[in-house]
Amino acid sequence: MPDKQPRIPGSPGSATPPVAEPTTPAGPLPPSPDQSGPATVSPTGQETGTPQDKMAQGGKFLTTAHGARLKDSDHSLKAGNRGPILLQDHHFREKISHFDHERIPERVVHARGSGAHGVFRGYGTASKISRAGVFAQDKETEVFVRFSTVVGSRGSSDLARDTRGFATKFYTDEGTWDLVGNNIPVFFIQDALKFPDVVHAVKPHPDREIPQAQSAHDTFWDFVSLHTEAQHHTMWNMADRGIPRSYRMMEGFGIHTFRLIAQDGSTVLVKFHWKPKLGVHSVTWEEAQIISGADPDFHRRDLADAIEAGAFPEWELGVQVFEDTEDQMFAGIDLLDPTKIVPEELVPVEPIGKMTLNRNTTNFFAETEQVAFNPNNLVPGIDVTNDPLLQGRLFSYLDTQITRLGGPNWNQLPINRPHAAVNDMLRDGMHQTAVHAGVAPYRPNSLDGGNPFETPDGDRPFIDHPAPVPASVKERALPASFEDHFSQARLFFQSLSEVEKEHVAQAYTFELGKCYEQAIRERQLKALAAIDPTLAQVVADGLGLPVPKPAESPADVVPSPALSQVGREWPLDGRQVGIVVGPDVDAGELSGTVTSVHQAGLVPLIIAPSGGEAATRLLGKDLVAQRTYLTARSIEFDAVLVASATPPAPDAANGLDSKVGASTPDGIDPRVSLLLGEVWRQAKAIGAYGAGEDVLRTTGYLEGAGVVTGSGAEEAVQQLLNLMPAHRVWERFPTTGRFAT
Ligand code: HDE
Repeated sequence: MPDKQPRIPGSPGSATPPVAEPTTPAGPLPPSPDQSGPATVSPTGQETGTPQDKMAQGGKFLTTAHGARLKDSDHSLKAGNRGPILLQDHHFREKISHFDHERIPERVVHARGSGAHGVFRGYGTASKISRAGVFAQDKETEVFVRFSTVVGSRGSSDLARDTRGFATKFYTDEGTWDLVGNNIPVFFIQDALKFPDVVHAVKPHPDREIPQAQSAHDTFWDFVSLHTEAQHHTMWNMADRGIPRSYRMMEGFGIHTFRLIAQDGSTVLVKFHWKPKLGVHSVTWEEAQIISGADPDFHRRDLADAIEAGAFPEWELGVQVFEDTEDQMFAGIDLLDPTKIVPEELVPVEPIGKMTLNRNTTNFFAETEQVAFNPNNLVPGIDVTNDPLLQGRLFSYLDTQITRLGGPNWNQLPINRPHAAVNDMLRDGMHQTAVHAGVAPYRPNSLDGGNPFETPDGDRPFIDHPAPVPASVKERALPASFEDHFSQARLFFQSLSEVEKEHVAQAYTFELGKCYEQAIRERQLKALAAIDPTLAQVVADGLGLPVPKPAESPADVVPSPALSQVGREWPLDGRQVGIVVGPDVDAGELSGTVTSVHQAGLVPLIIAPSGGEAATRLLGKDLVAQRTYLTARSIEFDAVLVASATPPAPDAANGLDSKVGASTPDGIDPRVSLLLGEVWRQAKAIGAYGAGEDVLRTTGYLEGAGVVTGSGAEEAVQQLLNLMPAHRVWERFPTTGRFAT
């Protein structure tokens, strides 16, 4: 054996003289080019040449996990073709064992989600208030967004009445910035210590694990009625915001107040807002319930289809900017209280950049499931405040990923890898994929040339802002300014239109009607009385209970019109129009109809009596029946156009019985009647031309609000398009008159 050269310079017997502690960065150590840890690589799993990416499927033949080619993956190795499986069957054991471990724990909240890739482009307008490079003018930064529901399990319906997560990972040059927000600008609780309580309350009951993905049950209403700081958030959930039409049509909010730090060290406080280009829209409660049965993947499908069709969803990122004062208050609102908003009429949202989602995921598990957001992921120029909810989140997210993703190295998963160079001194641990070079993962060191060096001021380090800490004592308490639990719930309710208020009242009545405990209903009615006596009255009437007297009179509030979803017009990109055709349709005219809808940027979907060759005979070779009377359901259409008569199909086996029963009193196919009835109740635009007009006359909708006809297809389509930017035919919703202003 040759003598081993001691590795440590300067140690006894070493050929190398001792080294002084280096004072300037030297050499590429670590990371070296072949060190395959987190690096400047794409999170997409696309070939980049790093060893991890070579692990992606490649080559012509089926192999084992270590690359040996396989001849047969259908039969296990047995002692004779009727004998027992041999322990020796390495392929069997590898395949089954890997399968046995395919699942990871789902997220404790926000388990059901959908993700997409995109790009964020800064407008430069925030550069004077933040040194973060991501905001610089025309700077483009890759992003990954995950939308989610909160309560349900991974396989639950997209259309539960719930808050939606809106989490964005910005892969900036200066490190990854995660803006982990929701579609509702306030939260249930003011102190992170209560998060397990609110989550335990809203999750299914522990004895029977029901109900799934619902807040309409006793434990949730028990919690929010006892814990009145939750009332504001709950009001948003009961409003249409709790059942969005699409992820593309939701606002997003950072909720907490953050601190931005400018190049000169000056600071401002901000609240982040995502504003969707398509506006904020919701489904109706009836739609939500049908969707949960007919298409539980409604939001996931909508997002993926829109991106695939090139109708890329867009949001503007904006900030409300506040002076960074000592008390961190604005107009009597405590900016550290996450149950409060600052109305946009008081402080407008200033746009600072635009996000476009332009690429679907390649692999749901690798990207959407393994993505790990973390509010700790901040970049120079963006910092946190003392919001007690945010402070708690800074601990929780890092912690949860260790269980969910099986160890501390989840940042090395492709979707989580920063696009900035990483040079940390974190080592080893479960699922370590980096091959770190060097012998000195500690500081200071002289053995690895002093690497890695601390960043001097000029090289854009993250500097914790030296915010003053209030002189105080240790205590478990919140400031008095957090004590008002009702005035902003009232502000929100009073800002809604009459129809939206009716929906809120119906949602409360439904949810409380599903509670078994009378005491819980009564307690919640008391909270409603403190917020809005008329609302309390209407809900109490619906429940058949007396109205409680409010302890104090409701606060005087100035409504914020920006909180209502009604009264404005929005672009129609990617909206879906169902075109109902019958056996005598004029294929030439239909072709023109399809073209006009398409040219307006909408998706035309032909609904024919049946599919296959029958549809080709009806429509000719150039048109396709995307839906049939059997497979079409109101929920997927934003408007419906009836192009011809729709007599019942002669063949009852054609699905008639399974959907609506076979009776056809009015001579219209009952599945078409069902469709029109639902579309009518859901207040969507309806149009007709030619014999389609007779269908609307027979079904009784012709003279109704938001029903249009044209002498020909062209005119009917135009009329329909004129109605759609308002999202719904609002006057069609029935109202009690009790919320009329
Ligand atoms: Fe979360 N939250 N949260 N949350 N949250 C999680 O982290 C937590 C809160 C939000 O698509 C978990 O990775 C605490 C507010 C989103 O992967 C967990 C508190 C807001 C997502 C966690 C809150 C959010 C999560 C579960 C109270 C809006 C999904 C899995 C202090 C501003 C992210 C995970 C994704 C996920 C903890 C409150 C948004 C357990 C302790 C407020 C969008 O760590």
